[in-house]
Amino acid sequence: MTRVIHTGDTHVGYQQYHSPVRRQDFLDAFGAVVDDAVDDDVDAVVHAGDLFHDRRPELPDLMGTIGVLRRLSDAGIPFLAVVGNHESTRGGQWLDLFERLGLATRLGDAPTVVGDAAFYGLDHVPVSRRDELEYAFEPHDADYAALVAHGLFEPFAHADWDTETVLAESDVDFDAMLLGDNHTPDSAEVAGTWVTYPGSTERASASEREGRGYNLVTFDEAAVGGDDRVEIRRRALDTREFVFVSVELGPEEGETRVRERVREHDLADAVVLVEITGEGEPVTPAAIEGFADAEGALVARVTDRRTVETDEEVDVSFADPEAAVRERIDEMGLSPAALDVDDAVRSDSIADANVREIVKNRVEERLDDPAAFAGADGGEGESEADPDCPTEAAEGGDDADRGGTAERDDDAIDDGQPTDDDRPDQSTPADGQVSMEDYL
Ligand SMILES: [Mn+2]
Repeated sequence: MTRVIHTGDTHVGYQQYHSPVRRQDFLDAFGAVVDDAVDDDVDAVVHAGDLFHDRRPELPDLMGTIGVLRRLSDAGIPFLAVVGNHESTRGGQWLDLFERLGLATRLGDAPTVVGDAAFYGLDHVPVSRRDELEYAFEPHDADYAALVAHGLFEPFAHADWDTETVLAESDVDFDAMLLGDNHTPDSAEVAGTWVTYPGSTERASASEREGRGYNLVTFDEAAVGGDDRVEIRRRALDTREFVFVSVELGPEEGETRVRERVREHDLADAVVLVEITGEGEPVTPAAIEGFADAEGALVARVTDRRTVETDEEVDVSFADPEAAVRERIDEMGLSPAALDVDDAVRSDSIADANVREIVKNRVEERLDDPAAFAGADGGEGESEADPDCPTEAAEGGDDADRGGTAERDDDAIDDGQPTDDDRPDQSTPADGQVSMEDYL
């Protein structure tokens, strides 16, 4: 029997809502998963990508992550991982650094055997390059096999990667596909193989309403549930409180009514997201946000859908105009080099005095790569042209999410935080793209 924790979409370094506290929350969630792994003495922690929110995590993010990985390593528990779209870089992966430090194993075409199970990895690959994939995995002699991959696989929301094809073309028969990218937890059986997403470990977008957690996966002949070979159990994580307040205003109602509704909740230290629909008087989002702040909220954001309904083209959350800028940039189909420049110019973490030098360096780094200067066609996205660009955007959640479906990595959005966001990777709706909800 082999028992592992399956997690992913940790998004360390995501300063959601521009809040340093939220940034710490993402790291803390990773720490909580690892603490559980140590307490339970599982055989391994399997991470399905997007450990980092951005391909350029900052030093505190790296140091914090190394600290967490060291706790795992000290307990003798291996950390097996693949690279997600948010964190992928052209010049080697952060995961390779952790492997060099002895803190992680980067999964690939050759089996990494832990107990009775062989683990393989498939990093995120842009849609444009999937046809070239051969799914050629080396053989193993373990009792079970699992493929750890990052992408939007069938049969879940926003899928653009055909799971049956992957299974049919793979040289290895997998008992399970342990996935990352879709932030909505779910499991299904496809052609006799269990396919599962553990979901993100902190809400990376307003669309991620349900509780966060991770999977405990057991490979065992006597496994209960599942197919007597694989058992997938979901465990909850205690994460930052999010308070969702939806207010539908009547003809005569306005700010007073919104405040009443907000006051019904315990806002202490919570992320408070207020959505206003219906009719009524104009409401100043900043006034409501200030009220929630005074009530102890960590962050408050108000989205007045009434404005949006009158003009589909202007879905701007006044709470975060930066998010609107990012969305527009996503639509522009900029080249990877142009995105690098944009990132440097608009980054909160680069002092104005250093922008010129950093832009120069980033462009120089790209000079040997003409593709980096080609825009994504039509803005379509995926920067397919460049793996470097995390497709973050792609992830978006989508409105649908509100229905409970889609959460992809959305990260990006939400708060404007872009994350790496912004990369055009996928701008198509099918990719789970960016939507209003994200701006909540
Ligand atoms: Mn993600």
